Amino acid sequence: MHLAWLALLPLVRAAQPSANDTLLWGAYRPNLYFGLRPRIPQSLMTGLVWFGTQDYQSVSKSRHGCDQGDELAGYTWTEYDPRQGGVQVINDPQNNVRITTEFLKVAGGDNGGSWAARVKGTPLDASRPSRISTIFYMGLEGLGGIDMVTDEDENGLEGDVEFTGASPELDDFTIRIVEGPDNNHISSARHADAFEDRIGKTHFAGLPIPAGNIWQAREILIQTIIKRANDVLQPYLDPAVGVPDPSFVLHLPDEAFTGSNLYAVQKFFDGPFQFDVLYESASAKQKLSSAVLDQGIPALQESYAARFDDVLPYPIDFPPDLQENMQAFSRAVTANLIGGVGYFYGTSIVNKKFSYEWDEDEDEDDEGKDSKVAKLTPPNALLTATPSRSFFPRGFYWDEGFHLLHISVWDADYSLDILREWIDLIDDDGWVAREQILGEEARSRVPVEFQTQVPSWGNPPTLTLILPAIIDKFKEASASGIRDADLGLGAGIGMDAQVPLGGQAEAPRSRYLASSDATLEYFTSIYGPLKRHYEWFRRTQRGLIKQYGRHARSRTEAYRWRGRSATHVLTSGMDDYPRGPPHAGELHLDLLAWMAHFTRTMRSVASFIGQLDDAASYQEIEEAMLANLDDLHWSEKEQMYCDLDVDDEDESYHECHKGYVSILPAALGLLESDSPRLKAILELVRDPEELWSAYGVRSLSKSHPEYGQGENYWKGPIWLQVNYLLLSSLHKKYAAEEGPYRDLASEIYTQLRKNLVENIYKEYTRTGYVWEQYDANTGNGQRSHPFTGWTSLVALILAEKYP
Ligand code: 6A9
Repeated sequence: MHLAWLALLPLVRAAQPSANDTLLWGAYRPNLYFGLRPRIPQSLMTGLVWFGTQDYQSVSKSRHGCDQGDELAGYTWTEYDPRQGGVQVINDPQNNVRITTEFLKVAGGDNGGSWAARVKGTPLDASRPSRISTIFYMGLEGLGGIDMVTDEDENGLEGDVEFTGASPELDDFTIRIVEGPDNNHISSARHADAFEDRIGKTHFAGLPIPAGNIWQAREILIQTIIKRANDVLQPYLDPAVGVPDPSFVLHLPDEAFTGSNLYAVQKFFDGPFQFDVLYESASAKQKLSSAVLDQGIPALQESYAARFDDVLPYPIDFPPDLQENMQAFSRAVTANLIGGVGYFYGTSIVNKKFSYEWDEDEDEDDEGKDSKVAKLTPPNALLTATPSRSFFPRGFYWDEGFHLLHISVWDADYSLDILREWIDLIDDDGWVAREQILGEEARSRVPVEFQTQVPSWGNPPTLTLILPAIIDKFKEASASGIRDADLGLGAGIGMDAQVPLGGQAEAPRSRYLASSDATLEYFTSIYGPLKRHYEWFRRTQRGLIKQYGRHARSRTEAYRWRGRSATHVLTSGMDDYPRGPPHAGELHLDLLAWMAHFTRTMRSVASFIGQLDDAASYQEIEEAMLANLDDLHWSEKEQMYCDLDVDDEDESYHECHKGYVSILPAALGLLESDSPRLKAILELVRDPEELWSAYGVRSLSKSHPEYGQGENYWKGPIWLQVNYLLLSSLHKKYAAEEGPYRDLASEIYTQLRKNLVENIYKEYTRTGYVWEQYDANTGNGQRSHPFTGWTSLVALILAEKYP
């Protein structure tokens, strides 16, 4: 079969996943409640849809893409390991069902292995009905094909349903959908007689879908159901006759058209249910059955918990009686961050010429002003974590640096693989787009005015945050003499065993940390593009220091965010944080602080790989930046770090706003432990009338006239990632090193950590979610949820891990 594309096989060999590629498959469609796909641009995509059949309306509120409007009472992976699989729990009160999705990877063969998935439902309230219809779909894009093996029946199917397919990268595979042991079906409702031969059946459809449209599977399938239902319902529209139960009517048409590349399998349940999806990669030569899940999932859960306690242990300074619940919380946010990693592929929109008037470069040609044209780029691929599965299910540059810190603690190799994917996006100029909105599906979630990316705009350079810790870990591992042979080398469970086994908790899992060759090769391969990226910042975000840099010791190191509007500096990451009036001569404190930190990291990478000349020059630049931090941005009068702006007399002046921007030099650990400027920052942080709250450090001081004003996004609410940075520098430096402010630093550290962890945990328990930010007056979680991007750093804070 599929001879046509088989002839093309040799051409695509290079794209073949390697034999032990345990990272090929994943829940890489995190925008969906449950969507599996391989890391292949156009290939097999699966998804789960469900709706309640208690009435005729619920079908129009079917669940598929994560959506706050579904009003779910929490959904999270409770365990998720990128090499093994995971378990997710979804609470849907409107339909009175808790859905559990289990995903188990079974390594083997030459095509990225096989997998098994289980979808289970239990009523949330056992005393009320729970009537659910599920649809599991598989859509194939690109070369290859998929066919239904089970004989079609226009009245639906009994028992298991089998499909076979093939594609150049996946080669031959089969998929079976297997009914669970004790499912009930609705059978005694009105007009049941008329539908007798369909009750309890599995329904199906096979549809030919144009290339690039599989992501719209839910809409296509539900429309298909509704269209058919309208015909079926005709005889029952007279109120005297009365409509039959929705579960007899709202189903797929039980036909498969030739040339179908989208197949869907639908089931109806009354009460608890279960079914399995078994994907077998032919080259793995291993037949899967439901037993693989029966045994593999409990083993996975056990090994996940054991490894978790090892990697992110519960601290002795927290109450022992909370251990079980808090570790479950910490596991869940970690699992959801890692289960929130997605694979995205497609075009994006870039406007090379866009600029605000005060942004224009001196050498910009006149034509630039008029040709504000946004263009589609060629497609890119990206594996990336996502800040929020419901609201922002795509890659964000500065969020990712924080995501990688967390991921690196669980699986250092995985974080380095993801980092490499981002580094691959660095263009010839050294630029990476701040928001990665790749392809139609991703774009469908973004209002048009936010879709366009601009090659002169940046975002805080956080991608390299993990590198110093990786270098340290590597040095530790080499010093302790760990050898490649001792390591699991990132192998998924089940690699050698027939049935996945747990219990590999103790095995370190990094080929990089253990082998100097692999590590050096990695760092050397990313160094070139990183340096280009670094130079992009220094070139394109440089400020007009010669005109407005007054007494600065360095005449080059001062910076300005491009891409600001009168009220927002989206590029800084702290959108509506107060700034002065826009002026081409303004100089931004936070960007200089980020650049100093970036330079410091580049220095350690360069010296690690033996680029000693570069390391020396980074050191000079870093010193110049640190000097200018004080020369330009420290206000003696206000006793704080401030932006510089330019007044009507063309004189520069300090533009001071107490909050995250003003404390960043300390949060990034740029100040010496005995600096009196550190003292001023620590006192500002600790003062309840300024930044201190019982729930964390506020983004803007309570004493600021704009505190809590306007859209109040970065004007007071508590964000976890800046709090994390502060805790990290306190823990590693200011509370650790001798110095006059050590006691204050350690008091702040202890109390801040406690405040943050307790409040985020309390809100999780109260609402079922972690949130984008927390109200500084009440501690309430607010805005997007679940937000398991940088808010999940709470797990590192609990365990006091600051890589
Ligand atoms: C809006 C609206 C359905 C804003 O976490 C991602 C970013 C951060 O990088 C940034 O620091 N968030 C913070 O200020 C969310 C940005 C979302 C922008 C797109 C689209 C979608 O409505």
